[in-house]
Amino acid sequence: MSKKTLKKCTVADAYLAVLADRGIDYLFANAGTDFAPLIEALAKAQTLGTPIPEPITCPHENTAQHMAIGHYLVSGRPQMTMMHVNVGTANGMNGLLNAARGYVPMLFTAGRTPTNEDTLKGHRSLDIHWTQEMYDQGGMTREAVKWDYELRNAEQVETIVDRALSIAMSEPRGPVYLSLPREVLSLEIDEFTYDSPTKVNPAAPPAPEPTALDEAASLLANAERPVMITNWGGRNPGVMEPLVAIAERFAIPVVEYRNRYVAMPPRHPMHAGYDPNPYVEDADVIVVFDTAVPWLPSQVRPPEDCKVIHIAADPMYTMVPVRGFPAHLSLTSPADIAFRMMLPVMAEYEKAAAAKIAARRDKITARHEELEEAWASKLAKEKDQSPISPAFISHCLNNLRDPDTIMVKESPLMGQYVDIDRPGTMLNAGAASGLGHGMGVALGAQLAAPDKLVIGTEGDGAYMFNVPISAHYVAAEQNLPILWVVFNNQHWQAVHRSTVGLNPDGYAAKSNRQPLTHFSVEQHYEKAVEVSGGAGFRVTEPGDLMATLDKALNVVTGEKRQALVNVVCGPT
Ligand SMILES: Cc1ncc(C[n+]2csc(CCOP(=O)(O)OP(=O)(O)O)c2C)c(N)n1
Repeated sequence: MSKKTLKKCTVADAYLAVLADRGIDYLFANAGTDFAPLIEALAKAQTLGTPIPEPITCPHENTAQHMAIGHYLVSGRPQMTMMHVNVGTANGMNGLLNAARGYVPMLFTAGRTPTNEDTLKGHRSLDIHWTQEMYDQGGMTREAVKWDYELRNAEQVETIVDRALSIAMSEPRGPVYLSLPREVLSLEIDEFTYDSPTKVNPAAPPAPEPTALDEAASLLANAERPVMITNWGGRNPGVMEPLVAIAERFAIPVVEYRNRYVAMPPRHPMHAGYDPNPYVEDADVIVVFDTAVPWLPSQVRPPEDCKVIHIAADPMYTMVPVRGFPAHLSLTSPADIAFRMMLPVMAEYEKAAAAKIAARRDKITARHEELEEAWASKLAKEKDQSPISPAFISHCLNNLRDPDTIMVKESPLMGQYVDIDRPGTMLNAGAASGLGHGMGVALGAQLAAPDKLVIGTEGDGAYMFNVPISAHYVAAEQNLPILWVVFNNQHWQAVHRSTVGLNPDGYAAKSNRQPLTHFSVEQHYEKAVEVSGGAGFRVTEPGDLMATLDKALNVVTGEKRQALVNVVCGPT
């Protein structure tokens, strides 16, 4: 254990030094007048060559927030953002909600407008320093964070940074918020000493209580018609291996319901597709892991005597006010830890259950083959269709990628056509469905994995939510040669379908063009990427798609420039 010392510094210098020491790689930021002491400290560190989180200029807060998320999803290390006082915090809220609902740890910070009107260093020097003051700036974030605080003096810097990071990284992980008053960042200190490395580490992850673990393992191993359902299980890179092992050995179907990541390779015979209903209505044991919503109660319910087991770091999903799914048994544990502990206990029952398992394996494999046939026949039917089918775009992207390619999804990309078989290669960070996440996530992922191909797929609606000029700017500035693919169906399909679902015989359902769901101007998104020196392509015919994607990929891999393919397409 050693100590490090800074002499004649400001709080801003000390704060950045501690953050760098704690392994924060980047400061994704969108600055304002509140940043003055911090910018001075960054410039000083750059001149003197002292370590700091590398500052990345993000022209919009949405880019910054989602870059922090994307980096964490690939590196496993939390990152930080900083926004301009209350207004920047407001713009960052969308990304903060996605981080919170996705259990993504991050340090979300913002300046705080000075309160001193004329004397202290950092005092008010502009009219906005009055109008940007709030009674409780952190209150805006409080529903979405695990902890929030305001830095008050020089003495607390190390304690507060360590507290913020250790809370964010303890399970269930999630974002924390820190506001930084301009006068406090400007405070001058003769000598600042801190521990290096830190003495405050995150809590070890929880593991299942032994009796509950035995009961869960016995229920699952002895079930007749079990099913496992997940939504974001694949976010945890440790899940795929033990999940596949359990599913394979015990012939248990795994449904990835509205999945944001991939926990179970879609080609695996125990992959049961994306619709839980046919399994839920018939199951005797259901394991729900990393899933707030395993099925829609308005569509299906498990049989009365079915046992439902939940596994998650927070299996009560306390962030959701109303959630009434049955929970006979809940294991408080990250799913990878629970699965690794369950497997040897389940193995004790394996022999006795062998005949049952063998019969079920044939059945589940046959059901998987039926799904594969249905997916293949949809693709065969739609591959020459114009406007281009999203199934065909997904198929072509699958042909373009290599197994390590990171696919970022904020689009109608169809998982059944993308042969993911490695953890962390499909990322959809919109856990709160706060659109505008995909481009920042792709940028953060590419920063964390500079040698991998990153393909960012966007719906046309989603693309615009990303403030794409901001994202393209960062891609160019940071040399992040991402291949962007826009599924341009000229409308908000999801909103359209929800309107028809509510009133199937209503006026909107009969209208050719529902209000508020269509884009009536032909959009040349391929031009937007050119603003930052990227290459843009537009495709309207299926026969041109693969060749155009190849051309765009050549720009990305050969010239190390971002490229965008605007694919004019139809509905899924
Ligand atoms: C910040 C935010 N605003 C609004 C919405 C509501 N919303 C959900 S889906 C959607 C349309 C997305 O359009 P697009 O990306 O083109 O995909 P499509 O639905 O056409 O597949 C909208 C506006 C949202 N999820 N997030």
